[in-house]
Amino acid sequence: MNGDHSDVMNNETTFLNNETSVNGGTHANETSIPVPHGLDDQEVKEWLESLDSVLESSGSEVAAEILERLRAHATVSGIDLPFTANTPYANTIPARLEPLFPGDQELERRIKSLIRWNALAMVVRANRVEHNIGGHISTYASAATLYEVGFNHFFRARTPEFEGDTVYFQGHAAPGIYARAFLEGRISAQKLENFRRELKPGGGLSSYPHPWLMPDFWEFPTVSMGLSPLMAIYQARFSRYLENRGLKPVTDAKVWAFLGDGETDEPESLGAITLASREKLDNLIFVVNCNLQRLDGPVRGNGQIIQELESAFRGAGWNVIKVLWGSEWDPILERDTEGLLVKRMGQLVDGEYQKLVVESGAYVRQHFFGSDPRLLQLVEPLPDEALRRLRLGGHDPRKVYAAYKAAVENKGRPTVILARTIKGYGLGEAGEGKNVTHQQKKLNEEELQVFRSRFGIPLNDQDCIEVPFYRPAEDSIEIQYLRARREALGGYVPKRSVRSQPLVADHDELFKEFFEGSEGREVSTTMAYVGMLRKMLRDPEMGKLIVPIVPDEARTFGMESLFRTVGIYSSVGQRYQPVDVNTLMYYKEAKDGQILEEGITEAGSVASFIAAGSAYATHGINTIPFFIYYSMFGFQRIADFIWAAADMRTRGFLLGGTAGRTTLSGEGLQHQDGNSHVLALPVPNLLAYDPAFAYEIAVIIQDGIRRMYKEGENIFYYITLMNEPYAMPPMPGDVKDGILRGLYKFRASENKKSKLRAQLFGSGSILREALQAQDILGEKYGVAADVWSVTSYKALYTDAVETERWNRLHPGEKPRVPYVTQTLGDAPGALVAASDYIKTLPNMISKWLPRRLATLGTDGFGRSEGRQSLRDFFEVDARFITLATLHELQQDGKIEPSVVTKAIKDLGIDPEKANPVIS
Ligand SMILES: Cc1ncc(C[n+]2csc(CCOP(=O)(O)OP(=O)(O)O)c2C)c(N)n1
Ligand SMILES: [Mg+2]
Repeated sequence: MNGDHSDVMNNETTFLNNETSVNGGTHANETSIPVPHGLDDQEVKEWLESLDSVLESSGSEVAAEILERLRAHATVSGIDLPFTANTPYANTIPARLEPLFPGDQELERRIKSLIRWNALAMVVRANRVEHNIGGHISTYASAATLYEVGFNHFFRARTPEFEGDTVYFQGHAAPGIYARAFLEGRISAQKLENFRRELKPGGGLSSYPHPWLMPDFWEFPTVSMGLSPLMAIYQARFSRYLENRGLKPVTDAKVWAFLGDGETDEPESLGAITLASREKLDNLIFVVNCNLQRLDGPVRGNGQIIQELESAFRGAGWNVIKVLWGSEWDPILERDTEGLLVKRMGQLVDGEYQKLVVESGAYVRQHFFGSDPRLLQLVEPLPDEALRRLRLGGHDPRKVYAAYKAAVENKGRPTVILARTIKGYGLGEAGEGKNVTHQQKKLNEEELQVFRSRFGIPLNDQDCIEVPFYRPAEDSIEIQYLRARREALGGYVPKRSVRSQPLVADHDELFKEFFEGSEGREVSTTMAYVGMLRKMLRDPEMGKLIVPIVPDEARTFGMESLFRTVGIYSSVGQRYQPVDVNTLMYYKEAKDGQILEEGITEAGSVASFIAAGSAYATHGINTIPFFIYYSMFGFQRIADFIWAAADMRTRGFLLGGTAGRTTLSGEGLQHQDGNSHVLALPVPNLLAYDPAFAYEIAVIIQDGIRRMYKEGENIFYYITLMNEPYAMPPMPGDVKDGILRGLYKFRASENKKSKLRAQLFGSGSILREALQAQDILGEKYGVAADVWSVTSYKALYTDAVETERWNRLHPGEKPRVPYVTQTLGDAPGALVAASDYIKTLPNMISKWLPRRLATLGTDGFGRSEGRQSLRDFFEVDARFITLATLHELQQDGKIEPSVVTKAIKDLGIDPEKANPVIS
């Protein structure tokens, strides 16, 4: 083990690569450094020297204090110092403060080279077998050192004794993570061969991190960019929540999130960084791979992404560590007693830096150092080749190690490491630093040989062009070293496992009360749900596991009584006397508070939902999240997070409050949700329910807890809740099975003799309109209608398509019958469905019904209006259900058109009214 790495520089280096000067070199930045009038070099030098001597004699804290006082003195003296959250374009950790590198650097370089090769081979081979199957080489190529230093020295595995570190890998770097697992003996060559061809015999590897597809390997889906930084912040915060609530021991486990610099443009990436600093999340480390490029070109061609990120993070109160320059720069910087080099480093825009990467040493001398004769002098002793080989910080394990060590030891705030790298590092002519490099998937023979030689892969010219995977023998020093390092860190990473024990109780007693109805008392389904939540919070088994999450709408949903009873989580408790302290339901914040009151961030709230709903795997704790939000701001706004939650096998309940386009009165176009049940359809493991009554909700939640937390099913729930108060009926017999499967008969017609028959399907609050229509039809038109509650069109649809598929694949066997057909196959008369969602929802099941289905729904923009007017406008009220039924009967020749015409008049319907769909 030594910290010396002089022997490794000949192969794997290059700050500024390049073999050939492609464009013949137009300029970089030829302006010389502007100097304020009257500045005396000697004076500057003396100031800098005296700072150096303070540093040497009294240390950095004293030096910082002097500078702070100097700054204050300057301000008082009338010097207008410009505000800047930036530090110079230099490494945050100076060479003299670098710790000794604890590993065998040469061996680690060899291991890393093998991983580089296999990662590249995986992509190249896959694309040879299947043209355009895709994959990325250049992302991992730029990030290899960032990951390898982590794997060899920092990422601690989850063990029975220690919860382990949590790592979010950059999605496009997946080939490198697979290639390492291959060397570790965790992934077979066969699987590597089938990268991006998961369906091949023996299985393959998914393109990106997907826990759904590789549940023993990946923990976090990260490839939809921007989601993982935000999820990581809330993950780190949730870890503190668990500790403060006594659900897990306090540890120094870290959350690492690796992201791309281009990725930081996603608003989610930086959107919650102030939460991390406010919460003092020193368990959180971001590593931004600053290769200055994204897919199409530079991230900030005309600016400096690193400086921009530094000021954003520093401004937000993070500990920022810049890792810009490799060790080769240190002696040059040391010679630069006037600070000219650092100043020059800060002058170039990223577009120029990117160009320097692909240019020759002579070009670097002329265009970078050539801006000032004093700079040229600094590098005079160095040949051009040495200038080309000046490494960037993110490719230097010593610099990266120093940054990581400082990050894990840092106290009181989160850390971001901004590491400068080269995109496509090592690809040379095949793509290093080029704008096209992100998409590079194929290398020609010569490019492969160059890469092979550069990284010292023991393959001859001929073998090399076949791009075989290469794994040294089990007893080779590389494999032994790699295994020993992982053993020392507790095992392999990434690795996903379910670590929690199932719940045991049935909770019958808890839910029973809600099966009995409200005895005439008018309550909304939201109130009924809050009543259930209150009871669940008191349950001896699961009470402490419930995590109520709400983005600043608790009062809207009538949850404020919970503030007092279970408290709002605050990592610092409550430092003030709340203004409403004398009231029963005062705003109580507490260190062990249970409610996650997230403020106005549905994205942050869903990230908490994901952290809590996957804690059964991440932490081995069965936390049960109940995330309630304004339903229109759920799927409509944060659907991609919900998709990631599904991928991650998140368990828990999403509750769309104030749901239903016509049930939410007054709020209008932006708020009224007639979409969410349709937007919930694509999420395969999500069960979606639109219940009308308290007992339906109780049945769904009780069964959900059983399925997710007792049986361990990888499903989660979406339940819409309304704010329309009405009497909750008792459960009409044992209809639990029907509620869960999506459909049951709520009230049959009492008229058994009528020839005019109908089946009315209602959901949510609109079920009550169907009940009213049942009365009108019976009393005024002699139509005997049965009313059904459709709790889940999604469940009916899913069951039917699955049945249909089974029948198609088993033609010789007795055909199965979809649940909806079993239930309604013999149901006579007109079929009419009405819901508070767009018409496509009921239409989905029409083909499995015995006859044509008439559908009423709320397609169109909402309006600021009362419920009654809204239901009239959208044509989903009892009158329109009546009309639709009569019209169906007319089409079947059962009644005369004149009856329907008269009904329109009698019901007070304006046939020329505005069309809600397009008005
Ligand atoms: C939300 C989202 N939008 C777009 C993409 C497509 N995409 C994949 S990688 C990439 C560029 C990534 O650049 P950067 O974040 O800088 O990562 P690098 O590969 O440079 O490390 C893009 C646009 C995506 N994966 N996710
Ligand atoms: Mg990038």
